[in-house]
Amino acid sequence: MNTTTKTVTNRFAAPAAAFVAATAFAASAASAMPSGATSPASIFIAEDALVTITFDSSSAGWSGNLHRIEAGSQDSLSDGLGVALLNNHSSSRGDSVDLGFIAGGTDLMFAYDVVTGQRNTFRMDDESGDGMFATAQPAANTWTLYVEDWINGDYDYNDAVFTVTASPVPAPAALATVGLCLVGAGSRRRRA
Ligand SMILES: [Ca+2]
Repeated sequence: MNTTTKTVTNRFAAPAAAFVAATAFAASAASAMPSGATSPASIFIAEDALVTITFDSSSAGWSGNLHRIEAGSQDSLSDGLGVALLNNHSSSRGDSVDLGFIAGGTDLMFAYDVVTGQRNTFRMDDESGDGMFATAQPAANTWTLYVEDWINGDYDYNDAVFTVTASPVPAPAALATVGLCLVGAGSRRRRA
């Protein structure tokens, strides 16, 4: 009698464990895309603005550089990439780069250049790369940019995470700000 009871218990335990494993897998699959994010990514600067990008985090073993794709750059892998803005390994949380004045109506585009591991260059303006980026927009002028660095990989979009912040300004004011900065810089240099 006791033996039968134990056997029944063990037979029940196996499916239960399998159920837990299946549930964990389902939960893992469902949580791959960060909450609130969608892909392809979209960062549309509606109004003239001063824009900043900040490094948030990385969960990637591979190293990658983030570049901004300037208007007019060539639409082919590794062409038209300017200076690397931030790196998912060497940048620290909170490091930011000022992208300067961005005209209203601009689709802000970035490229992510994976320089170790499965090396590749992904561009938001290239249909072969746009699925490697996802965005969320937690506020009117704030976007979270998520990067996936592994083609046919896990698509958890946490290999490099950045925040893009736009501070809308009328174009003349933006120019005046730049002018004041230049005057200020000149004054400091003269005093030094
Ligand atoms: Ca990944």
